[in-house]
Amino acid sequence: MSLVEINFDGIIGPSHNYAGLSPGNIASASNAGAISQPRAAALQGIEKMRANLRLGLAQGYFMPLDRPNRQWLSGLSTDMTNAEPHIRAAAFSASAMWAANAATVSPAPDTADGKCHLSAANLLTMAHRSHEWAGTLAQLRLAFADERHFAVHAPVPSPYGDEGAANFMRLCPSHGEAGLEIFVYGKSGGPFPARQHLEASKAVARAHRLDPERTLFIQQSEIAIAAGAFHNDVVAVANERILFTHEQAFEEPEAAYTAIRDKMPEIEIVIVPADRISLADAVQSYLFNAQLVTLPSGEMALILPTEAQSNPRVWGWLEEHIAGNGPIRRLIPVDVRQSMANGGGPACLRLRVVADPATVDPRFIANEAKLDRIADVVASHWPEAIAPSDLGRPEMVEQVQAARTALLSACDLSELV
Ligand code: SUG
Repeated sequence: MSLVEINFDGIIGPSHNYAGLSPGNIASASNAGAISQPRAAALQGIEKMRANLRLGLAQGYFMPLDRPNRQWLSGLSTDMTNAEPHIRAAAFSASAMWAANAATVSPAPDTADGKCHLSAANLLTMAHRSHEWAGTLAQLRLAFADERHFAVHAPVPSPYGDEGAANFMRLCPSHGEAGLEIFVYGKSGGPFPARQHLEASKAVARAHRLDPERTLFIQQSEIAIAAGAFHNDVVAVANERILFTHEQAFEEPEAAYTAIRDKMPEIEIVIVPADRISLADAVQSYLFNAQLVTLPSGEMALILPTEAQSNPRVWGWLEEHIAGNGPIRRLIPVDVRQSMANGGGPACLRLRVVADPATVDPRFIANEAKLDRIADVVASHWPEAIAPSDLGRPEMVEQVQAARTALLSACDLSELV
């Protein structure tokens, strides 16, 4: 059995829009009310997947969820016609595209029973995300149905907010070997909410049957959250032996580095100093919301948003890193601007699962032909644009639902309806 890292991208749903639903997420707040382009957005996401396939990486995807979520509206005793605008927008959000928030994943080598464990995230801090978990859980149960290899868990109960892999990092000698799992939690108190609760992280670690000797709980820095790093993956990213982090990502950075090195002495920590790249630049450019991947050659590449390339301080630092023979050997900018305008970079759009691809339901595994088929459905069914006033229009609701139904059918996943 060969364990590899598979990146499952959330296909950007036909209801993608800018409703300013996430306080603390600067891009979402500053683009509130803008006109979105769902078709272009989804095609950008598909191009990112194609580029990753061409790099020789294993790629999967998740379907968009059924939006508007009528069940959730009905639980609130309303519907799309009568709901107040903020509730209507929350029901209509395509936020499940950010698959890094779908679940926390502990690969088989890290768990006591030798299975890969996945826990759907409750995402309860933001109303529009709090109703994602049911659709996500159904999808995880289908994709990872093989109980010899996977254990899929329901979310941690309230009041403990869990944001999934966006607040989680794994360091390991290589993907298929036992690693160190790091849960990064926040403490509320600043101007913006901390979304990941320590109790949720601990509960997930217990459910996944992790070895306490190879598990760490580290506090996210309050100034990073206040600067707009609503998830840890906006200021740090890990892959194999490398931790790439902003100097101000953790509340007590030196203690965090020491704890990590104690447990895995071979780790290399690449720290970006604040006097070279401020938190504001890190948040604006999404430098750290990159996919740090191991290429088939063994080299590490950073798949990062084009916004990082356009920021001279960020790009200058990266070029120095490459010239100085740092562990990141290649920089690969990708255009995911539509998602970025809602605060979702390349890393937000994917969930990493280390597994043997042969044990995953093949309907969720990508290849060029399937991506062609998906792109065709997107090109013919996804709305070209959505303005805030469109959210309540019955024709828009119909188009969005029909678009998803067409995609499910093209991917032979109609049972997810
Ligand atoms: O939860 N944006 C998402 C972005 C998630 C990014 N994910 C990671 N960092 N892993 C969020 O804030 C904006 C939706 C809107 O405003 O319409 C939104 O939900």
